[in-house]
Amino acid sequence: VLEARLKSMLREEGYENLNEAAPRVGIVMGSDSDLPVMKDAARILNMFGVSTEVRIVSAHRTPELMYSYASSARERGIQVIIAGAGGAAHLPGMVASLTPLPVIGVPVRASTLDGIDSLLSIVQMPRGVPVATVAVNNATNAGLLAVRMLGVGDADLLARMNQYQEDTRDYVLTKAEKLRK
Ligand code: RP5
Repeated sequence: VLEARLKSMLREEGYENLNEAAPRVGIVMGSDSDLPVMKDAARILNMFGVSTEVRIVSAHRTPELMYSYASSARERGIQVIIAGAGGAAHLPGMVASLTPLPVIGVPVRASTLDGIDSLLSIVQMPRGVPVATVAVNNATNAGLLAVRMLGVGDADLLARMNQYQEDTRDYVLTKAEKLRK
């Protein structure tokens, strides 16, 4: 039921083209309430043509699913995992403890504490179990970081990242130029 709800939410957001065949990136989140934030990672990966799967996996509500997802991700061909959660946000760290793959954590701002709780829960990992934590609600950067990680072994992807950076620079310079006039 959750999967169907997730798919229909993604469709409403305009992501019906999400390329899920042989996914290289797995995006997981603790709840469908995280989707409005986490969809930005899916949008970036889609834009770069990286096949991606999106799943709801909760460290607290579905611990068995979290275990099987994280421990089987590598053998299923996933190369990077992006995990987002809010509040007592244990999902990214727990996933990182169960897989040798790089895990990018997205602290999602929940209804209280302005996301500080999520940020600290994700960033304060014990030595030995790294999670690359992006800024609160910044799933865009999680998507971009995943592209850069994959780009290390994928020259096409790295060239596209280069182009993205040039486009971003040109956009800012054009805006600055307009302001000066
Ligand atoms: C976390 O609790 C989720 O990642 C979400 O950010 C937060 C609230 O979840 P819901 O109560 O909205 O399902 O596990």
